[in-house]
Amino acid sequence: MKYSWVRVLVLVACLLPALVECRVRQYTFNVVLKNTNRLCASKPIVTVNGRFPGPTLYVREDDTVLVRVVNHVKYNVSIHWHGIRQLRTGWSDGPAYITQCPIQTGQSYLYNFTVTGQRGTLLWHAHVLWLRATVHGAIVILPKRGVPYPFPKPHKEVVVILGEWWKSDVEAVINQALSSGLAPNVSDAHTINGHPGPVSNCPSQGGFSLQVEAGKTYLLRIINAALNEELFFKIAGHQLSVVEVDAVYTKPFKIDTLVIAPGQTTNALITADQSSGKYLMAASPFMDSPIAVDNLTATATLHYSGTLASSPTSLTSPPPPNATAVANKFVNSLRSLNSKKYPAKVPLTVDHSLFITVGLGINPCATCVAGNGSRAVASMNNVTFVMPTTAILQAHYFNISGVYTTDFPANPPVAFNYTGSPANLQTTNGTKVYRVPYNSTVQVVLQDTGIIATENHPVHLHGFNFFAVGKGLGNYNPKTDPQNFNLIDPVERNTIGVPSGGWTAIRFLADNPGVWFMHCHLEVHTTWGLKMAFLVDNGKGPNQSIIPPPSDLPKC
Ligand SMILES: *[C@@H]1O[C@H](CO)[C@@H](O)[C@H](O)[C@H]1NC(C)=O
Ligand SMILES: *[C@@H]1O[C@H](CO)[C@@H](O)[C@H](O)[C@H]1NC(C)=O
Ligand SMILES: *[C@@H]1O[C@H](CO)[C@@H](O)[C@H](O)[C@H]1NC(C)=O
Ligand SMILES: *[C@@H]1O[C@H](CO)[C@@H](O)[C@H](O)[C@H]1NC(C)=O
Ligand SMILES: *[C@@H]1O[C@H](CO)[C@@H](O)[C@H](O)[C@H]1NC(C)=O
Ligand SMILES: *[C@@H]1O[C@H](CO)[C@@H](O)[C@H](O)[C@H]1NC(C)=O
Ligand SMILES: *[C@@H]1O[C@H](CO)[C@@H](O)[C@H](O)[C@H]1NC(C)=O
Ligand SMILES: *[C@@H]1O[C@H](CO)[C@@H](O)[C@H](O)[C@H]1NC(C)=O
Ligand SMILES: *[C@@H]1O[C@H](CO)[C@@H](O)[C@H](O)[C@H]1NC(C)=O
Ligand SMILES: *[C@@H]1O[C@H](CO)[C@@H](O)[C@H](O)[C@H]1NC(C)=O
Ligand SMILES: *[C@@H]1O[C@H](CO)[C@@H](O)[C@H](O)[C@H]1NC(C)=O
Ligand SMILES: *[C@@H]1O[C@H](CO)[C@@H](O)[C@H](O)[C@H]1NC(C)=O
Ligand SMILES: [Cu+2]
Repeated sequence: MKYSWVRVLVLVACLLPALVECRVRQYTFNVVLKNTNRLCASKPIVTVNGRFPGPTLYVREDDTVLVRVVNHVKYNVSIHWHGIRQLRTGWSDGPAYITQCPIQTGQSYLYNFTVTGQRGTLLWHAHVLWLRATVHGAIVILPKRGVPYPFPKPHKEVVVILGEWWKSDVEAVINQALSSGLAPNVSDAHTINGHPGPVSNCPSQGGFSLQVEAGKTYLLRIINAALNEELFFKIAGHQLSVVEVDAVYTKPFKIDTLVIAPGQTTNALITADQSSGKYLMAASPFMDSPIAVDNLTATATLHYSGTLASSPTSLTSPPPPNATAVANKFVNSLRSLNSKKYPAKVPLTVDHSLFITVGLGINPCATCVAGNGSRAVASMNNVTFVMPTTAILQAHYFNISGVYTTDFPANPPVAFNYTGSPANLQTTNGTKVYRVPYNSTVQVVLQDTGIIATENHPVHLHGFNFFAVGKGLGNYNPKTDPQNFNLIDPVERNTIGVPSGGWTAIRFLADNPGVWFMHCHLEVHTTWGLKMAFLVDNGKGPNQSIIPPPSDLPKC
């Protein structure tokens, strides 16, 4: 590797943080197997640096982040920096076969990106197979030095990562489902910072404990890293004051229960306003349609200093899985901060308007014996996405033909009662992208379907934040519904739940050239094909174009 003198100086300066602030954050992620004991049984899991959850990435707005990922496991690996804008650096976004070929066993790759215009909490996770079940961690983005938070400075900050644990190997779980055609087994427990807390068949299982001092305020950086389940989160006897989601500040509001979908993050202040005691923290599933979930509640404790470990814990009962009203109370309270310093730049005009159905389907499968010759699939506008064997971004950049087509439909092929169910449950397939010019404004209405069952789908867009300008139940009405859109202070985020049997409208400015994945963040639905990509052309000049690929970009 060639080092310029400037870079040598920067690297030396980073060793002397007292002299000059380091603007380059360097990490090494060794992807390794590690035996891990949960639910009173041990199994090897894929981890980063032997840790579960993985290490937290600490950065400041405007820093450049360099993460060398070294693959020591038998699986192909890639890492996604979920929610990082990756302006012109799609090569570092991470979804396998979309922006890069995976890092193969024994190989390494340097992710290199700059954090621009974002502050708060995001997460990183594996973006290939089902590895993100255990390969995930927090990204903490601090504001620029000297810039305060737009809320009272907390005494301490704590990362709280929610997850799902299977007793079996997760790759075996999804492989079994794919060969049968049926839905995969639900998880065996939820976790809070890697631990389920005591459960009935393993009462000795320890849990995460957050130590607090009476009167102090804490910032919880809460992340849902679960694979397939949206989660409720609450703490007995304490209110949560929400200040940020998906690394964008919100208007603060107080609430007792959060709902958080896989891929989403929420920063909330909590004041230790009791004098002493122990209080239960609970994470439990939100599922308001007839779909099986893991209904085990993960628990942790908030422990006031000076309180004996043996003293009783104040309990809380989590909402039932079908508590739609509890989820809506949280979701409907979210607004962009939209202050002078942090304005909500909502696109007021729309260049490209898409109406996309999201839902399930059933296709024939001769080998699917358990599924009676059928397999469950999922689609967007009736297209079940087929993963290419060459990354789409490479195919785009190097003009390799035959990898993808640009005919992703802007509307469903046929209009039907979307929240009902058509007679024909089959889908088509293809590797289709939707192409837009640089800097165009895009509106996407995501419409849930009732094919097999309506269900809440948390849809994630890579490369952009979007504004959630509207939502509703039933079928979207393009004439009347836009009249109720919030174009002033809608919440800005990167992952949004499409309500079960309803729709959500989002808008974004396509100011980032590249290939950007959009998919359901329930991993089972992504696997089944609920995914597509936007191809955003280069604009004029180098500042509006994808940077050239790094020399160590993995090959397929
Ligand atoms: C990171 O990418 C930038 C271009 O965006 C490049 O100038 C720089 O050399 C890269 N850093 C390393 C260590 O490769
Ligand atoms: C899934 O669950 C079924 C029924 O409990 C069980 O027989 C099977 O072994 C499980 N599959 C895996 C991969 O754990
Ligand atoms: C959890 O699910 C199991 C099996 O699906 C059911 O028997 C049990 O009653 C459920 N528990 C709760 C608390 O809903
Ligand atoms: C939630 O499920 C419970 C038990 O299955 C049922 O009694 C209740 O009516 C449901 N609530 C809603 C709001 O659907
Ligand atoms: C498959 O068909 C058999 C016989 O018709 C039926 O009993 C079984 O429930 C079916 N299984 C599934 C998964 O649909
Ligand atoms: C791909 O094609 C475009 C337009 O035809 C051309 O400008 C570009 O240089 C080509 N890129 C490569 C890497 O060949
Ligand atoms: C669409 O289907 C839903 C669910 O079956 C039903 O409640 C609704 O009345 C239907 N709407 C129309 C316009 O047929
Ligand atoms: C989806 O495509 C399949 C295959 O072409 C077709 O049979 C089916 O009617 C389509 N469904 C919808 C809802 O468009
Ligand atoms: C896509 O659809 C075609 C035609 O129905 C089928 O032959 C092919 O196997 C499908 N490919 C995948 C990957 O499902
Ligand atoms: C992109 O569009 C925005 C909003 O429409 C506009 O303010 C900005 O000047 C445009 N930028 C470029 C580089 O065209
Ligand atoms: C491109 O961006 C760089 C850094 O953001 C800036 O210094 C430069 O002036 C820009 N060049 C053009 C042609 O806009
Ligand atoms: C890993 O990725 C390469 C390149 O796409 C592929 O050829 C290979 O089959 C993959 N290996 C495994 C074990 O999936
Ligand atoms: Cu989904």
